[in-house]
Amino acid sequence: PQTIYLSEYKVPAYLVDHVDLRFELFEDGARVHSTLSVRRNPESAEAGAPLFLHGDSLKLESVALNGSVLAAGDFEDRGDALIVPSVPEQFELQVVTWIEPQNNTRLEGLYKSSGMFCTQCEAEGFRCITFYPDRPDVMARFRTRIEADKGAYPVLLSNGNSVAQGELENGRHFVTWEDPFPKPAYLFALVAGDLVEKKNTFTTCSGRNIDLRMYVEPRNAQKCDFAMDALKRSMRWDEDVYGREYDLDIFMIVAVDDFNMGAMENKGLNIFNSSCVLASQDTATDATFQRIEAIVAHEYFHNWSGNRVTCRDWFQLSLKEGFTVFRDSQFSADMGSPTVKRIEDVTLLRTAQFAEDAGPMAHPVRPASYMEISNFYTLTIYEKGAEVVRMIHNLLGDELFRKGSDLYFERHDGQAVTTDDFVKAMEDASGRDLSQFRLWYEQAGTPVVSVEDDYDADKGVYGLTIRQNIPDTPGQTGKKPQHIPFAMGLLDSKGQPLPLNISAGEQDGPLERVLELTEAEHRFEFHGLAERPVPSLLRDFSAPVRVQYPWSREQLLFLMSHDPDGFNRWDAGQRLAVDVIQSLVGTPEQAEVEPRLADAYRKLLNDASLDQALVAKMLLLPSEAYLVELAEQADVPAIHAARERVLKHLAQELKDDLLACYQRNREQGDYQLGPDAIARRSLCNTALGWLMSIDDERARELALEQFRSADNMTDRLGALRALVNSGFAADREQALESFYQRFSDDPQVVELWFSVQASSGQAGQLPHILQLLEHPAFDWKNPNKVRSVVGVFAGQNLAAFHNPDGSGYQFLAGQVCRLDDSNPQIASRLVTPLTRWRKFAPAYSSQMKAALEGIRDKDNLSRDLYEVVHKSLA
Ligand code: B3K
Ligand code: ZN
Repeated sequence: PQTIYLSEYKVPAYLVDHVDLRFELFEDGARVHSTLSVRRNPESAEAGAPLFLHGDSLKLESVALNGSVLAAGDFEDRGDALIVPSVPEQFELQVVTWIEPQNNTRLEGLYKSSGMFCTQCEAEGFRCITFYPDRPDVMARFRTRIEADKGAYPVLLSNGNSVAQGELENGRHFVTWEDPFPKPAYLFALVAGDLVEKKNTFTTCSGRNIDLRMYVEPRNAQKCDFAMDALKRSMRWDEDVYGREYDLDIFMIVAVDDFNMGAMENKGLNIFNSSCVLASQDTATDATFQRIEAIVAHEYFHNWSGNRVTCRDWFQLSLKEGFTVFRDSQFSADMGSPTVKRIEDVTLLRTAQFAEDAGPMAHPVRPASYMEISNFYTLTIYEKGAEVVRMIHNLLGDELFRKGSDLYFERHDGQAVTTDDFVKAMEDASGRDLSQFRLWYEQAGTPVVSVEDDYDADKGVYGLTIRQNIPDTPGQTGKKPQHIPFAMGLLDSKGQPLPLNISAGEQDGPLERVLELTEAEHRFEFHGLAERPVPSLLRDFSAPVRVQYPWSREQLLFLMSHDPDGFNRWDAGQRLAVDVIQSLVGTPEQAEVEPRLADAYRKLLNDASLDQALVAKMLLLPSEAYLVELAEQADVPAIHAARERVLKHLAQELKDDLLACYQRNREQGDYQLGPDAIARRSLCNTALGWLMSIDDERARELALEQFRSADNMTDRLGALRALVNSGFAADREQALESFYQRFSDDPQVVELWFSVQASSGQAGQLPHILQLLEHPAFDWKNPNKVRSVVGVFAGQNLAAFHNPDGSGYQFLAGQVCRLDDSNPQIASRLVTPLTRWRKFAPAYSSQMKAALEGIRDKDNLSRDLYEVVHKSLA
């Protein structure tokens, strides 16, 4: 496969003003008639260049230029492209292609999912539908006529407004859609199916009435309300916070079962993975509800950050994704608890994005090259990209940031632009110089910020020496220092915040400062301090960096209960737990567990004055994945054992407190979905899980009772998980069986059922995983099912996956090869755990590498998998 470079970007030689599409949908295929109004791009230097249209898996039926059919010698059908060597300045091109959606297992382009036709065109799927200049800087107005059998496909949808419809012969019908906004082909969408329609309306800030519609299979009609409300909240929020009003008269959401990712922001017609939009009290957990709210908002927000202003090329992907993730996380923070949302985002970033940044696929937020763009829908583009925008927000403050985003939308409306254009708008609106800041887009790797402190008691001066260093990543060495906003404060021995006086004369300095790090090394001094303070560093995780400071356990315990920054309280608890677990790795079974850890948790459990949502988060021990990420050379079974020991020790020590916490928080009365109720359910399920880890008999009763009587999925699944992870084997079997019987006709719940087993250290050993793959509800063609068994096993059940005999690795390699033939995007995502082989102790890494080499040697590797496997072996 070829490598594509940002440095080789050229403006398109031809522009498309208008696209007229006609789809004839049949059971054995679809005929696509496309008429393009094309003109030479005046900005292109390539006068007289041939017309180049991308294509993929298309059967060409005919090409005509300005109405005359072209003879075979007048064009070249290269398979991956249609080239017409000589074309006038301006012309119409008519292309007819035949495609087979019913055989499309890649789920890119036009395909069928549970009997309906649907599309996924980002990034390069439109070329699987017809020949087209399939790049985001070619923006055109689309008109789409869909023809299909009326009985089987009563609902026919595309982007924009429906402008005509009617009956055809043989029981067929058609609908024509017109999208007034020019858009890149990746935002094109089409849906045809037998779907029920859920209607609602939204009145915009300027008083326009928008028609809101959800289309789902009839069995899902009762699972739409939450997403519909989330959509309305998102629309209002984007008006209030960003001044962005919706632009079309209709906004549609469709749910499909087979989808490679979460959802897609097609103009006016968002298509969602069923699991990211359908929910009811009975079938969705709190985490699912929150995910749905965030994704609905994310896709909606793309209407401005992505659709109205789009990307010039795919190297700029984070322009829309980083900004939109930042926007959706602001939204979720506003809808619930900002501290809890921050904790969740940082947990994901530090566990998974830091690992990516330290691995073979590390790349900058704006990559400089790729082989397959699908491989670059990464945590770095999304989550780190969002952190970069968050830092700009923090540097500029609310008001100037809003001025910057207004300028960005105004200046670039209807254009395809770059991350640099975004930063420029922020600079121009605020007057701030962000030139050094731009390195965040160019340099890969997670900066390490190390902090040393000193205290001069005579002078009352406390000093911080702060150094930054950015590790080498593939293809990038010797990096320059970046512009890092570093929020901090100081506490006295009673836990009171101290004024930060940075010169001897200053008296009432602020209680918090954002230090701007721009050099490899800085020194900051704080004056007027009568005693040595305790530093609170990188508050609210003000930059995506690793902080190194020699915290003592005393300091962490102190910060855990005194830091005024909620995020840092949680973080101090995490660091303490990490320290305790790490110190036990590889020690004998009877080694003592730091007793102050249980004391600290007891305090948390019993202090009703604390924010219970924060307490619920603080009680979650650092995950194995995070511990692995922090390790130099991970020995997973040893890490797993150490963490289990700490968990069991805590459960043993805190038995009565956990039971009391459970009783106190157990839900009384009607089910609620507010932050308080969510926190209470989380506390109960954590308490239950801990107690069940030591096979506590009272907890067993409670778990069985909760499992039987739960009136919502969070509690039912919490009890199931506790039973599955306990030593009560008979209860586990029974609970799994009855759960499945009850929900076997609900794919979203069956996915939860699979993943509870696949993630369980008790139940999820390889032989059982193999059985799950044989289960009648498992389906290789459905990405959600594959992820909930294979993905969860390799990504979350670390001790089982890293079985010293290598069986987990061989298993994953086998599944990846099998999937590569049907769905390369899924295969290439699934292989990720193996690509991190260098991270593990030698006995493991050699076997992981061997498994990867096995994949490398497979015949017909897809470009997706080729890139990932070769880069990780390089
Ligand atoms: N933009 C889509 C992702 C498309 C992924 C293509 N492989 C969803 C989103 O980020 O909103
Ligand atoms: Zn997105």
